[in-house]
Amino acid sequence: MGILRLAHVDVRTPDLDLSAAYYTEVMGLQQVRRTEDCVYLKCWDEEDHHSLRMRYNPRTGMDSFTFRVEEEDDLHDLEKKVEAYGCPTSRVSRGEAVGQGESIRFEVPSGQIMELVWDIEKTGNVLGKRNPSPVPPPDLPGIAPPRMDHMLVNAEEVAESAAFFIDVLGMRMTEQVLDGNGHQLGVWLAGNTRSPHDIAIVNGPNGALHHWAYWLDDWDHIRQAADTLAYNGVQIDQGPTRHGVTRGNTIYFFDPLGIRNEVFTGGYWVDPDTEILTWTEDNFGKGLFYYENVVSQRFLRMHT
Ligand code: M3P
Ligand code: FE
Repeated sequence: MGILRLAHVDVRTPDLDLSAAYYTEVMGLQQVRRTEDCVYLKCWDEEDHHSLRMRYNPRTGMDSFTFRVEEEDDLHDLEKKVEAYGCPTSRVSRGEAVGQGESIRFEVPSGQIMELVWDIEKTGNVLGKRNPSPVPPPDLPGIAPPRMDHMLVNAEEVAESAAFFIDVLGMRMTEQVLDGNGHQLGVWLAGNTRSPHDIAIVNGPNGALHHWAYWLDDWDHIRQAADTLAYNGVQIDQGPTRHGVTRGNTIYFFDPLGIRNEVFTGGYWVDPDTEILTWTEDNFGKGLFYYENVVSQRFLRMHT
């Protein structure tokens, strides 16, 4: 009970047409709705209305990120807990947002706007529910990930922010990076048992978005994604490579407006009794990129 999964990320773009073209043709998402100033997109295996909203605005950035809770009651339980912690919450009522009912909004300790929602419009994946094909149509353009996987936000005080996600929202820490004084430089948090992270928090400026990531089913798809990105002239940031933290295979790249994207696979199963893995700062290079073993300054310092 509690946090179920990352539901959607809402971002701003100064060029809605260019962003929409990239996320449909290169990333290979489905455009589910277009209004005058917004584009709603989802992956082919996602059941919810959308997982990405892009809104026209002269300044690129993240408006908010939304997690779905498991039960309707969780919404109001968590609303009370967030209020009790000292974060004012507001309710976004049904009809105010596309594709979902009532939600709760608040600012997390590191300054990003977070939303919790239970009531989400289920529009179904591309396969349907009667005699579904096990695979998507072979002619989907671009990388075409089946679903969104996780996101990473920055925080000046990682420990404070992590405590909020763990003690207030009930997420579980799976991995952490500690500096020489034992202070957290990064934490990886899971709301479920499927994977080592739904969100990670790494030291950096408050309010910043580092990236969000899409799931791919295997390592060979990461290689194919690299080919697709290079073919389309997309700027690759890191990889293809493997994370030490999470064990995931990965490639990072930038969308046309400079927002970092990742495609990710691997990781491991997390049970409630799985012990926390700890990385020390002197091994952070391997934790980040296991093969390269370098702490890339562009990777750590560039964010949206
Ligand atoms: C991931 C991941 C940083 C670490 C990033 C790690 C920014 O993106 O999926 O595990 O330090
Ligand atoms: Fe990631």
